[in-house]
Amino acid sequence: MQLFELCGKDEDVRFSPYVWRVRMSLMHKGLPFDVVPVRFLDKKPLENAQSKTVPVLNDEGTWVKDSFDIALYLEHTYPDRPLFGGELAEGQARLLNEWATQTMVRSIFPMIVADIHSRLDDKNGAYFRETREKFLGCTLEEAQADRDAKVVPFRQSMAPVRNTLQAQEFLCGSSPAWADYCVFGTLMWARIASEFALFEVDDPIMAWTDKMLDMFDGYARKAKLGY
Ligand SMILES: N[C@@H](CCC(=O)N[C@@H](CS)C(=O)NCC(=O)O)C(=O)O
Repeated sequence: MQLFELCGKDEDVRFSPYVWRVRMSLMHKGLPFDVVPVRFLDKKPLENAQSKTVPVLNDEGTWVKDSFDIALYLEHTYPDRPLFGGELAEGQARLLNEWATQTMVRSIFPMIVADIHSRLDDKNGAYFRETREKFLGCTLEEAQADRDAKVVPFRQSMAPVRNTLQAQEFLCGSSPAWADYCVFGTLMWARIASEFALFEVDDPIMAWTDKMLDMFDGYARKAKLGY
């Protein structure tokens, strides 16, 4: 299996939140995979999947795009060690996926966007700046400047995750599965791209993050940081 994923100017710095959701899912399933680094301006390797974004999975000729569709593909093709655990759970997971993408990613993005830019080489950095400044309606630096203020409502918005972790050990219950990888994968993006602390040290989300970092022999903890 090949997993195509985004890298920074340092090829070993891999920070895409969507790829991290899939990486952890592959580890959970115990499926061996190779990672293929791709840069923003080098979309050629993604064409087989008709995709303009990463992640893309190539499972011996079966090409799948979009992190959630990849997770569903893995679940249906390799049913051992479930990521979801049934049709109803898959439906609910789609809701969480949308929340993590529309709410979490969008709130974290302006707080780390200039840091992400500084992980990129000049050419890819220029593409990133142009597309993201159009989206943000301001410069990357302006978006990030008031992050100490932005982080306060962000922390409040994470109450559903925090409260769940106070009631149970993992987002999926007594052991981790896709909901954990979805939220944790999103946080890996910030961890790898930026030194900015999204949570206070005594936040229960930090204790859970620590456990997630330790999974699979510290797989995520070993990931190279971009700073
Ligand atoms: N819905 C997609 C979103 C993937 C996505 O937006 N990936 C970003 C990297 S984090 C990307 O490849 N962007 C390419 C670009 O901006 O040109 C998924 O879940 O896989």
